[in-house]
Amino acid sequence: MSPIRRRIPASIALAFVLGLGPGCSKDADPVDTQDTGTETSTPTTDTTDTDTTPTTTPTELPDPDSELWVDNVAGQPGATGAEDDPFPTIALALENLDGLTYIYVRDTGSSYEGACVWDSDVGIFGVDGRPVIDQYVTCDGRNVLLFSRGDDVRFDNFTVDASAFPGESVRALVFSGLPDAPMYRNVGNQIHGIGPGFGIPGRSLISSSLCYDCIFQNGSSTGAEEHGIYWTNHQDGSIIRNNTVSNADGACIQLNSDPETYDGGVGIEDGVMSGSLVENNVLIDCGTGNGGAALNLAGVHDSIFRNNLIYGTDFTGGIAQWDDGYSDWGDYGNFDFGCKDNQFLHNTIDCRDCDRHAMSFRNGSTGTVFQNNIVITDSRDALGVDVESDSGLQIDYNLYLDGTLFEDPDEDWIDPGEWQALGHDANAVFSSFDVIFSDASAGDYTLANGSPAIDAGADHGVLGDLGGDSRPAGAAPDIGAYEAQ
Ligand SMILES: [Ca+2]
Ligand SMILES: [Ca+2]
Repeated sequence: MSPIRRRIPASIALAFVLGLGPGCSKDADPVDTQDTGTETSTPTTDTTDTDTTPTTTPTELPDPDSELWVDNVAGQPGATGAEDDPFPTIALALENLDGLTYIYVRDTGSSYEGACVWDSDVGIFGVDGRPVIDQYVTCDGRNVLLFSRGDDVRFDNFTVDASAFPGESVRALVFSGLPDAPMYRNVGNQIHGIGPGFGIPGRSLISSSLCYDCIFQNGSSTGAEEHGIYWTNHQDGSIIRNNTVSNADGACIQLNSDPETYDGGVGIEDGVMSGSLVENNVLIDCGTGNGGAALNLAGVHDSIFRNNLIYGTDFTGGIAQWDDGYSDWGDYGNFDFGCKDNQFLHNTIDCRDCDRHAMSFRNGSTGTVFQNNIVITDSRDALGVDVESDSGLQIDYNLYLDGTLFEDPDEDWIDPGEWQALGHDANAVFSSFDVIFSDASAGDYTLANGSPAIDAGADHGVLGDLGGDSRPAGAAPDIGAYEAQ
């Protein structure tokens, strides 16, 4: 390692973390977890990307200062790390960083040991396929497959398989900042985490703590012992997009600030997570063991949730806004740390089998915009708002089943007419189930021909849909995660 670490300019660093990696483009179909990866070369400018829903502009990766190669079949311990003289392990490459360093890990068909990344300005890319990491390391006392505590660290194109370690709290990927040393601009791109499945209490499979402007995209998480993707501890500027999360014991995605560690406003532990973007994720079979809504939000502010699809959840609920237990349910408490001023646009929530609300806004979760969503419920109520959250709501242009029940602030169940009399959903659509989707029983939630969701939404400037097609098409935006073309 060079004695003086070179800091890349902020603009380059931003490009580094926001840029799409090798092969990351429209081929990263969010519902395709079987992508075997065909990337065979070093990162290059991706000119094919047509992401239509950016709040950030994908750009090319900057040229690295140095490049190192890892090959666990051909590599030798005394290697230089050159392409024709690779290291045998990722750990050896990490001992030889020099400026912004890209480490290319060859998929040899033989799996790798994980890595703790303590330095900044590191990209680790799986190449020649998608290498598997399934031997854990211990970083800062935690058993993990990929771990970072640096800034501008990128993990790209790996399968991280912790399925052989039930009950051992082995996590697939951890971005781990500290209160006195938060971290910035990490990226997990095309990272596919596999856990041992539900039933044994454990740890979240993909997690991030005090990592600001950090991204998890184009990947998957399945079989988490706790949450599938868990972003926590006051971090801001998170992006979670284009992922499939399934079979999580807890929430599929949980954004959970931590008011219990509120620092009184003197430091970064401000009790809330702000400025997140969660889009184009597919969440299936969430809350299978420990509960937690499919998309579970505590202390989240000023964030956008759009084009997400939720189905198959039968123990818990769809989307919950609350405050991590900092105030009591519906009667008293400190509501400063509830969810506030979040937008939920164009989500599809099939909660026919849910055991709780499809949507609940609790504990001072005010200022919510909830529009253009399809919310399907059966015996439970679709949407509940407690009295502390009944301020600044903009709930409209959603699609529900005929006869859907709602919950009023007094926690009484009411019918659609009574719900609308409260000022909500004046332009809602009510429909029978069978005419909405192409084939929900097969997980196809695109809109059926003639679906009542078509052209029935309001324009919120969402320019793409979950399938990567443009929005709006036709006369107006459609309701739900997919736009009929
Ligand atoms: Ca914060
Ligand atoms: Ca339309």
